Amino acid sequence: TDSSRLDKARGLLFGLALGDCLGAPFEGRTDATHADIVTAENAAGPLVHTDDTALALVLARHLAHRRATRGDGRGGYIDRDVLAREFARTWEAEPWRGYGGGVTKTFQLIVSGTPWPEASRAVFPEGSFGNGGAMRVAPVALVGGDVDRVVELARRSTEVTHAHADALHGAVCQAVAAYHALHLDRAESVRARAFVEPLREVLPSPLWRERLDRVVELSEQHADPGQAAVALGNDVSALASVPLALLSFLRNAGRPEEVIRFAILAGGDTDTVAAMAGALAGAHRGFAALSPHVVDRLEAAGSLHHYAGLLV
Ligand code: 8NA
Ligand code: MG
Ligand code: MG
Ligand code: MG
Repeated sequence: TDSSRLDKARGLLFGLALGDCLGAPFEGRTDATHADIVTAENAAGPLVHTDDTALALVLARHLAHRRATRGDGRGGYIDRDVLAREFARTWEAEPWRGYGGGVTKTFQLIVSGTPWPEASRAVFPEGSFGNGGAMRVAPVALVGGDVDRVVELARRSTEVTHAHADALHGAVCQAVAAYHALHLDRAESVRARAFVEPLREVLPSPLWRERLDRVVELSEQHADPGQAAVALGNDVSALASVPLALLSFLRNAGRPEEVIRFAILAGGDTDTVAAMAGALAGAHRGFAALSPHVVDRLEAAGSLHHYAGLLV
């Protein structure tokens, strides 16, 4: 129904922002406990987001605007030259939101007029393998009408800053996972092996397929967050963060708060792993499954509601 689709679209965007905001204070820490995270959830005052939410909102706005002006229905559309400048101007307006060092240089070049194909290879000739494409990609799952289109939109939205094959694979993995989470019935339980199989199909890389197989094994072995981080990695690279986010979702599917807590307890790049895991959990279970006390405190709550409504 329309109300269920809107609830899931809201869940995807709010889950992303929730993971980012709750994860940000724990970045790089290895001593965080479940109780520390619950304390942060229950605190008063606004929840401040970082680059993950800021750029996901830029992508959501881009997709909503193209849909309105091009009338492209469920297909979705990205103008990479425009999107690159929109990302870069958002960085320029608020450079303090925790951006990576490589992408900062890329944004500086784009702001000063360098075309994105050049700017995205200026720091690392093969491009950045950071998780910056994957962290912001989930909104494409709302407009891509089928898996092929979602894959294309994921690549187009990522390559304006992240040209490395692993950054692109990570964004495709996260976007297609979000698409399948949106299209699962929210009452349906998630089985790791069945959920991961279609992700293997869109990732023609032995390295990524091996990581996805590890995710299924770790899920079936009920790995804890520490074991997950050791086995899959938890750093700012796409390859060592997107699989961990997927496992965080699969280990606790049905309970978005626990999905986010698992991602944070795994340590490392906590805001980004929790943002990616939160987007999947929110897309599966919907906005109504998120804690009202926490979502109401999100700094970007108004924008998140606005774009969910436009992209549903
Ligand atoms: P990015 O493109 O700057 O990549 C992140 C980092 O990965 C770079 O600064 C490099 O150190 C390294 N890197 C990437 N590609 C290469 C390469 N080809 N060769 C050698 N080194 C490379 O940033 P991003 O947009 O991908 O964002 C990644 C993360 O940075 C996100 O988690 C975001 O939230 C942010 N961030 C992370 C931390 C943290 O310590 N976990 C802290 C603040 C901000
Ligand atoms: Mg961040
Ligand atoms: Mg463009
Ligand atoms: Mg991060």
